[in-house]
Amino acid sequence: MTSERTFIAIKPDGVQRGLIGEILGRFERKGFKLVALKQLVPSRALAEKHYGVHKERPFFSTLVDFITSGPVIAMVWEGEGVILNARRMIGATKPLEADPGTIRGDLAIDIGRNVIHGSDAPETAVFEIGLWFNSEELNSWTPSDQIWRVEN
Ligand code: IDP
Ligand code: MG
Repeated sequence: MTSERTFIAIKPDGVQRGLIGEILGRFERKGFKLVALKQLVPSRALAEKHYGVHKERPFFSTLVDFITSGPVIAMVWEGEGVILNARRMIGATKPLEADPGTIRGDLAIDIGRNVIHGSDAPETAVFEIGLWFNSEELNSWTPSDQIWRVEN
């Protein structure tokens, strides 16, 4: 089994709306492993680096204003295929186009208030995990019920 890690963040709207438990529960129930979690209000510098690929887009400053507007839940989840699968669980960027059953499809309406971020590829996952966490904050551990999730 080739395990991988991805960076997931519950954006300020998800925190303000009391959706932390709902969102965490989906990843937990799926069987992915939580290896890091913290709440923080991101600095502007952090937000600008995180969304650096969008810096030329017209919505960039609004996006940075929003993501720095309040507490965010930053997480790292681990498991086979977790990068792509978390993106599928999150759903399309525009919540009204996201499939029902996905987090955005079930819990959001507006593109600027789409409750959650997830890394989109192995390279961005490595970059974002390193941006948001120190290596000491990442825990390698084996859930006691792991044998009931993955055969190996
Ligand atoms: P993603 O979050 O699904 O990966 P990206 O295209 O990487 O989507 O955009 C990052 C975030 O920027 C989105 O989640 C969304 O909140 C916001 N965003 C993207 N496109 C637009 C837009 O056209 N208008 C306003 N906000 C946007
Ligand atoms: Mg993206």
